[in-house]
Amino acid sequence: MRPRTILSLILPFAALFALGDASAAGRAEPVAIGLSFPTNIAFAPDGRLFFAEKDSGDIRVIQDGRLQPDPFAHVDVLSSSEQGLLGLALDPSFATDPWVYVYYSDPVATINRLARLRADGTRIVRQPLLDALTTEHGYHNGGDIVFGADQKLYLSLGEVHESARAQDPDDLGGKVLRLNADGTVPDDNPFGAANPVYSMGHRNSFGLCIDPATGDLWETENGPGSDDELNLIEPGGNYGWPDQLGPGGAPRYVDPVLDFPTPIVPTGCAVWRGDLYFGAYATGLLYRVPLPAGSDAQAFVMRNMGAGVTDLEVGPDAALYVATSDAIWRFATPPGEGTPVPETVPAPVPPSGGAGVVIVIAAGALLAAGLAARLIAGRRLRRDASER
Ligand SMILES: [Ca+2]
Ligand SMILES: [Ca+2]
Repeated sequence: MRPRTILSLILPFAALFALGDASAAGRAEPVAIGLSFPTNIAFAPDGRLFFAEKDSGDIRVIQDGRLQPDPFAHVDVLSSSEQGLLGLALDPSFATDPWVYVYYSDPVATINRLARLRADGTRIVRQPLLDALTTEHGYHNGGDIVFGADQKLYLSLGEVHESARAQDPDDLGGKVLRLNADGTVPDDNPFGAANPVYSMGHRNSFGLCIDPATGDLWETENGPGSDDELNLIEPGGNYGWPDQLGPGGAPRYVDPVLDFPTPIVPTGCAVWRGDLYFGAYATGLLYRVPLPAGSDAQAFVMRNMGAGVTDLEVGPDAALYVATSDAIWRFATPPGEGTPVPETVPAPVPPSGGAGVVIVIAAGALLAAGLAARLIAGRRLRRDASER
């Protein structure tokens, strides 16, 4: 058993740290604080909250409001930069088929792997599902997993810092994949029955989520020092990277629904109460996008979470859960209407090479200085006919 942090031992006192004003409406209630970089959260039907620890490779459980001392399971991981235990999802039939799906950076093979685990008594059974790409560059490994309304597994894969992969439909890099729960390829996939690729032209994504009302698949995507995106994923769609950044309007690419010229490092998303919510690692902000999001789509800043946001999930109690790099918070009700993100700002100077490192370092500095909220800005996507 790993030693627990001091803070995780004092959860009953965590209410002292509630974010925002003290009124109950829209307040962020602490679920667990002092955590070690939860990258993804997922709920079992019985209310247990599972989360993945990026650097330890532990899958932890919060049950009845208490962080369980022993992990549910563990996978060995490479833990530097954007490697680690990156993705987590539970089987849609978890009550009868309790598989836990993980996507992680394997330290022996130095590739990213998709696997599923289940408890068999005190033993953990592990089934490998997919061997993805090398981890050698350390960045753009992607890693979010979500099950669609069609019960298929969707997995985001970055282009592992080899951008040409994203435009090759026969390469796994820079793709959203669609798989059966057992890892096989569905026979109605858009690029053919043997091809797991569902959409292409992605750079790196930390966020996939489903609108339970429509079945829409949403994706957040990180740009190269500019043009972070919110995308509505279409089967067979090409989202442009590396040939088109943001809303280029070329007919062969799908433009983003929202484009953020200044890096925010968007991460996890969830559709809650009819709106799309997503978080950002660089700004620590929680955003809301009213749905349906058409040509007048707009983002609203809802709350500064005080640390980089990693994932969002709607719980079985219909509350919104927000994971950050050190905590998990719960919103029983939305925190107001939010503040509109400014429509236009000067485009930043893109960092040269190693954008991921620059962004992560910049994010830490910004958050420490408390400047994040003032520096965040996005713009609404303009889609007039002349751009098409
Ligand atoms: Ca997620
Ligand atoms: Ca794009």
